[in-house]
Amino acid sequence: MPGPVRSAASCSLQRVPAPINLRSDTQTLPTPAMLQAIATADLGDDTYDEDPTVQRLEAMAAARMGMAAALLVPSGHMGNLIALMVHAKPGDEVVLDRDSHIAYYEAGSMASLAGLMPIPLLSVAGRLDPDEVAGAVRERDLHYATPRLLCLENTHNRSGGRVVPLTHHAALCEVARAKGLAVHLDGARIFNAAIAQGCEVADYTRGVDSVMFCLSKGLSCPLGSLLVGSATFIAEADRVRRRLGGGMRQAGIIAAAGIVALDSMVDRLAEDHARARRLAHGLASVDGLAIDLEAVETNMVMVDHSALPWTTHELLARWAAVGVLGSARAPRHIRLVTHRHHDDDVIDDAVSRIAGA
Ligand code: TLP
Repeated sequence: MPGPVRSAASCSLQRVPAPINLRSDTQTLPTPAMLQAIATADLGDDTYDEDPTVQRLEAMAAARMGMAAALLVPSGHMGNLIALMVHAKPGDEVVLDRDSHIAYYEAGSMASLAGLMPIPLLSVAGRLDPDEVAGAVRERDLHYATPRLLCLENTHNRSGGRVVPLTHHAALCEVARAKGLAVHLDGARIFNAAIAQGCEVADYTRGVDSVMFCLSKGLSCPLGSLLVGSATFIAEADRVRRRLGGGMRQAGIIAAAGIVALDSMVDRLAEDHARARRLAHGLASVDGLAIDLEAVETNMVMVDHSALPWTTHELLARWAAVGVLGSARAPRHIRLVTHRHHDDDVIDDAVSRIAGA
């Protein structure tokens, strides 16, 4: 009798070492302390404002950002979308980076759901030029859409986790003020930015009207983001969250992990930054790969593979075959992101696997 059929895929899978997952810090799993906090959290119906754990997290988040109030939302995307919808109304203009997460990755929701007109600008290393921002804002005129909002992003994802320095950030906020625009900061990784700058997150929020930050990235929570701003902004944000179907019930199970994250997971992000530098230095000596070491400021490494004969997706498949997972930034780059599941040995292992791919 023939034995059980084994597919070619399952045979080759057995030869692949356990993958080193460098696709994103969104891949992090909750810590044991988070799971414990989730299991023992005080819960209530947050739609009735009766979840004490959500309220505690929102108060902590507001205090940490130096702002008046905060709102727990399921995702960073929803937090950004709510901010857009509170700051601006359909037909209004939003000045933002063409490569920002809001413009590039949020499935066109700023147009399809918020009804906003993007005024996309190019940034360099994640930095918009304050003069270009000023120039993009037209005077108020009956014939024009109304310019309403400037969106910033820090750290800047598509440039490879680049940090917009505080002085530059402040200059952009000042231009927005002078032009009568509100400022929303997509701070999905704002703690990474503050650590890299050696400042407090509140230094970055001083000039902005709202900030969104994610619990679910390097901070390791399974989900959840916070939208933070003034009390009136957050009251309206609460209504818009509801409009989008984002009202939650016993959301304390999310908030419990978030409290652990804010209490104990922020400072360790510096380790992820050190490992990104270690990874970058290791990969810089691999034939065919080019890395701008100066550009490795936080937990991301952009690997330029243009000297190799493969497309980004072909190269990613070769790396996957030796057990290294990254993200495509086609046509020339692969993005690798470090997080708490990687220690120095894992990073060194990733470098040698890639060198042999
Ligand atoms: N970024 C993800 C992907 O969507 C690209 C990643 O792997 O980096 N703002 C920024 C700056 C982000 O990087 C992300 C997620 C979001 C917003 C959206 O957060 P979620 O995924 O919670 O909706």
